[in-house]
Amino acid sequence: MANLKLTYFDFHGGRGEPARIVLSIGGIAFEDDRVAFADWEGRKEATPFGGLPVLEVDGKIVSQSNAINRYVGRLVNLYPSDPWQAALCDEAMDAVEDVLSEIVPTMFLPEEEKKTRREALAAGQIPFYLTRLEQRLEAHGGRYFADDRLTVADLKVALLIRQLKSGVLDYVPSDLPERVAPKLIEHYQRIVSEPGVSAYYAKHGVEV
Ligand SMILES: N[C@@H](CCC(=O)N[C@@H](CS)C(=O)NCC(=O)O)C(=O)O
Repeated sequence: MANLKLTYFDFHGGRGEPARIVLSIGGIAFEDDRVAFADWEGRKEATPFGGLPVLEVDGKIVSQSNAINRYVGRLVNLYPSDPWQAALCDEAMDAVEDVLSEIVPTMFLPEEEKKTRREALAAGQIPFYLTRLEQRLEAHGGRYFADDRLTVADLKVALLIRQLKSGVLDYVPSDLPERVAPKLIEHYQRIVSEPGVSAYYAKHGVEV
């Protein structure tokens, strides 16, 4: 087995967390390199596109969260082998990327601008993507986003829901997912109850 090192920020969530969970579910040992925000500026330049996560495989690196998710998903059979099901899995992951690319930049805005931008997102793009994700979930049977089983897409969507409902995003109401896409809350609960996922969070002492 290759030597793996996954580098991401030191918190439970975000773009790096699905790969951590996937590797843990597959029982694949990896170096869990957690970057403190204070150390980030010194490490940014060494990443391919100036962002995390980055996965190192036997000394070679790859970035972009969904590329990493597909790679680790294939290693542990949490990514579909059927091309159509794989496309559905990608669709959900890329939709989450669309929303994250709106939300993440607000973290670095001055407070007033952050408030304005997040209130706009909470009224527009976030409910839009949540309702459309819910529709896609329903279209595929209502339990999983692809392949009628747990895939890395379910983890990526569930982690978005976890972030939104946790209330960590000031000016985005924590009950927004429940109000606009209740089936995604049920999906979230289903995914965090999966044995491998609940074991991961229990091991790290994280409440879900
Ligand atoms: N498209 C990239 C985005 C990477 C990205 O922007 N990651 C954020 C953390 S979630 C980051 O590194 N932010 C720090 C920075 O941009 O300096 C991906 O999917 O991995």
